[in-house]
Amino acid sequence: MRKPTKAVLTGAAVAALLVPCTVNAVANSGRGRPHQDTSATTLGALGKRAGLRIGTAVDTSALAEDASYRARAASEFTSVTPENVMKWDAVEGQRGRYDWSEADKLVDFARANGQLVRGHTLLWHNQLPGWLTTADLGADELRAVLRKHITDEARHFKGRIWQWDVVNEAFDDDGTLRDSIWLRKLGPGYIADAFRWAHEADPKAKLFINDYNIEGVNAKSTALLELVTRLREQHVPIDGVGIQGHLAVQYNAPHDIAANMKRFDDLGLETAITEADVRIPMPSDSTGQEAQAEGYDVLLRGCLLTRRCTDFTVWGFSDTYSWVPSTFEGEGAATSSTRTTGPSPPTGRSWTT
Ligand code: 9MR
Repeated sequence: MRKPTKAVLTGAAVAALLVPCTVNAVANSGRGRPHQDTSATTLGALGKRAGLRIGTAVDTSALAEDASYRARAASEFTSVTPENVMKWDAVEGQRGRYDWSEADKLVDFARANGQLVRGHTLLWHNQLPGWLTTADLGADELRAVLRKHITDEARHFKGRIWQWDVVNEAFDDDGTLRDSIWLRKLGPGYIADAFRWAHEADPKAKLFINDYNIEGVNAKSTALLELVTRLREQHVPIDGVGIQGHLAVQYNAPHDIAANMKRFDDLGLETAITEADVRIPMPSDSTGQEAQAEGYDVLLRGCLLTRRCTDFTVWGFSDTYSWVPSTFEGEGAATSSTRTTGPSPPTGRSWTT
C-alpha cells in the first residue's frame, strides 16, 4: 500500500469539500448543490463549488524567485494575502516616504490571475517601523499618525482590495484588550476609529477584525464577540471577523468552531479563516500528519458550515517559506505541502498527488 504522504493527507483535508458528510454540511448551510463532480482540478475550483474563495498568504520574495511557487500561487488559489508587504514597516520604513512597490506587484499578480486580495494589515502592534516605536509620540500626534497611515494605505489600494484586516490581534488570550502602544496611548476607541477611517478611504472594501486563538468558544472569542456586537450597535463600519487558524497538533483541534462562528454569523457578520496552518513537532510522523489533516479539516468544516464564511486562506503552501520553524523551535511541516521546487505539477493537482 502506498504510504500516506503529507501532501496526500492534507489534500484529503482540503478535499473534505468533496466527502459526503461535508457535502451534506454544504447542502445544509445553503451553499449550493452538493455533488461528487471530480472534474475540478484546483483548490480554487473546489472552493468555488461551495461558494468559497480558497486563498493563500504570499511570500513575495518566493514569488519573484521560485517559478514553481509562482505557478502554484497563480493556479491553485482564488485569493491572495500579502504575508508581509502591506505591513506598516514594509510600506513606510521612513516617516512620510511610502514604498508600495512590492505590494503593488502582488496586487498586479492577483489581477493577472483573476484573484482577489485580502489586505493585511492596517493596524497591528507588530512590524511597526522603528521611527514610530522609538519616537514616544503624544496621544494626539500618534492618533494623527495612525489616521494618516490607515487613510493613505487604504486610499492607495482603493478598489483593489476585497477584504482588509483593519485591526489585527487586538486581544490577549484572556479576553482583555492587548496592552499595545495603541491601547496605552489612545484608549480602546482606537478600534472603532480605525474602521471608520478605513471605510472613509475605501468604502467598498470589506473590513475585518482578525485574530488567533479564536477558533473555538473561549474567553478571547467571546470578548471579540462582545466587541463586535458593540461596534455594530454603534454603526461602526465593520463587515467581518477573520479567524486566523494557526493550530498545533499537540493541542485539541477546535471542534466547536462552527458553534463559535455561528455566533458571529448571527450578528450578520462575514467570517473567514484567514491564516490556516497546522504545525507538527519535528520530525513529523504519520500520527502528526493525521492530526494535521484533522486540524485543516476542522477549520474548513467550520467555514463550510457557516453561512457567511467567505474564504479559507492558508498561511502559505510551502514549508520552505513558512514562518513556523523560526518561531516555534522544533516544530514545522505546518503548510499543506513540502514540495515547492522542481518541475511544476502538470495540472495544478499538486495537493492531491
Ligand atoms: O508570516 C509572517 C512572518 O513572515 C513574519 O516574520 C511575522 C512577523 O510577526 O508575521 C507573520 O505573519 C503573521 C501575521 O501577519 C499575523 N498573524 C500571525 C502570523 C504568523 O506570525
